[in-house]
Amino acid sequence: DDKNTKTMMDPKDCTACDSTAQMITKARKDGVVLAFDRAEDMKPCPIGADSACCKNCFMGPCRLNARDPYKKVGVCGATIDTIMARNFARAVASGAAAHTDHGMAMLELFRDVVNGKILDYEIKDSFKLHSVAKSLDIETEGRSDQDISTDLYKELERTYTQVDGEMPFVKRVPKGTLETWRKLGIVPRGAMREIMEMMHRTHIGVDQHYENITKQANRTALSDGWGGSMVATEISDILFGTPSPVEVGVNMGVLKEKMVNIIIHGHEPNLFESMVVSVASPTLVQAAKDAGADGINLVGMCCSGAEMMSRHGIPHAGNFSSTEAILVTGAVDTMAVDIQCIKQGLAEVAKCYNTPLITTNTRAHIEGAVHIEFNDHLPMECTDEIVIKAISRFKNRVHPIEIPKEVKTGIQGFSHEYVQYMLGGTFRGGYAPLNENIINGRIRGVAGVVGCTNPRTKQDDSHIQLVKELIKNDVLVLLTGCAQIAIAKAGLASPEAAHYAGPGLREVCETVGMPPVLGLGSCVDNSRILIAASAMVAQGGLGDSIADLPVAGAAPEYMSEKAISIGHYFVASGVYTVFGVTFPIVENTKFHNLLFNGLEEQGLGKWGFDKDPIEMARKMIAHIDKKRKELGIDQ
Ligand code: SF4
Ligand code: MSK
Repeated sequence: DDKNTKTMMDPKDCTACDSTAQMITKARKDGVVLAFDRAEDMKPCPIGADSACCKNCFMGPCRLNARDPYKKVGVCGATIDTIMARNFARAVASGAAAHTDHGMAMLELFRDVVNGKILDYEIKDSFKLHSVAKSLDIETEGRSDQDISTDLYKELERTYTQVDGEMPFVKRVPKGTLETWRKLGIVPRGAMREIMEMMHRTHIGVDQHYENITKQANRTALSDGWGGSMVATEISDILFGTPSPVEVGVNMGVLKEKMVNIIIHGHEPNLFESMVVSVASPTLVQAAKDAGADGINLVGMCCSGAEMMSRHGIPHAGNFSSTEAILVTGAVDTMAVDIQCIKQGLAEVAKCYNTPLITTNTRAHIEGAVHIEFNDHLPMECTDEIVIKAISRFKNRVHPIEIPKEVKTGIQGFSHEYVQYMLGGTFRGGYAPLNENIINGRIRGVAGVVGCTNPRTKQDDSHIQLVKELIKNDVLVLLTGCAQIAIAKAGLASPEAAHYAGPGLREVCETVGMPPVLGLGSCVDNSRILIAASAMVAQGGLGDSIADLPVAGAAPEYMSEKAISIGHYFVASGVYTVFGVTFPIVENTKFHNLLFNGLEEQGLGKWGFDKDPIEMARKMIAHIDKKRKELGIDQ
């Protein structure tokens, strides 16, 4: 309508992804509104953007003035620091809850596979089962997988239910880091307890000291990184296989005009794993052929896509900001979704192109979508039905098809085990190759670049600029989630991209035959970065805590509360973590100073913020150099 046409940005300014730009143009021609245009139309509330408002009780909402933050307090007397700390802590709690609930679902699946109640899945990676069990001091010698799994389930259940003591995976935390946590009283007990206590403490009239609120936010975030997320990653590897390098095509060009195209978008791998089985069913393949198709084409989007791409080499069609845009191709015969990052706007766009949008998870229905419940005990009932719906839509395609041509091929699937195998072990009786190369300066440091895309900033652009700048300066980059897809689309995930790297990193890449960026999977797989960082500490020569390492993290285009939780568990684990787009905080306040300086003084990491990706890279490199100097490996 007129209101939308007035504010329209050039598609090339909305995204660095040519396929998505092409679909934005087509959508506008078709009269279909996407999130990019809605973002233009929806100006953020400036008070909310600074986190200077509170609606934690009904004496409010109370709005403070970000320009003069100490002039006013809320009706209850809450100061700007209390209000911002509470808002931030609640975002951490929500993000941690999302990862924790996902991890718990995986653990329940594992339990029922082990006790024989679920027959459609099995333990695919017995080696991983043994290594996870050993890391938790569970006896493995001479025992059956069944017995080890039963003990592992019981042990990992404590991640969620324990009310006192330390979470199981705390055993993996480097000594120096753990000592700091113990001293500060922030070792996570159980995720449910931490999240519950966080919600309690941020209720009106409870915790009204920003430092104490932040202390519980640290603990809650750590219960995500070293708890819910880590359980999700490790159990998914045990059930479905640990990723190892695989060549994959990424971008909308993976859709095939003459095939039945099915997209899976969300976060839990079990739906997608069963889809792989359904689309290979001879009966359903025949049904697709009978409908005039060459076959069935299953592709992923967002994080379950990133996970399946990493684990099985399944093509990936795009990240968060492309999920509506891809429907505009007219070529998507069904999109099935489960949980997290699924825009409600998909329902309307799907309707415009006659594409069934199918919700599958009991926790996530969408008005206007078809709901076909996915049941772990009878998974094929749901996934076969999804395929049947897609075949029927293919037969009755009414819209012209326009599939962007772009596909970039690269190497994905670098689990922490593979990174360890490739760059670990011992090297000429000294340190592991990664540590050795950091110490000798070929690799300056390691950066995690993670997180979403956000229509408030040009899609993929900051990811690409940041990563190019980091590798140019010999910083090895680890990627997850939508960041990994942005970088893959830009062609940086192939070994040939080593020519973008500085001379030291290039030499390492060429010797090992690896790209200068290593994609580790979905957003729960950020836990792999924590494990890789712990391995770096364990292998020696780089200090005794994660805070000592020459590493930094960034989420230049984040948008979700999960990203806040991830950022905060990296900070609480000792990593300098820089976010882009926006940061929910008022500068020159006590709470700002705590997040951006004070936490580091306590022995943890610290937050950073910059909208400019090159400036962000500069800050990360300066931090890496500072750590190198402190370690005495500066040269
Ligand atoms: Fe206002 Fe305090 Fe209620 Fe928040 S908790 S809405 S600051 S009165
Ligand atoms: S999907 S949390 S947009 S990374 Fe994990 Fe992507 Fe961010 Fe969702």
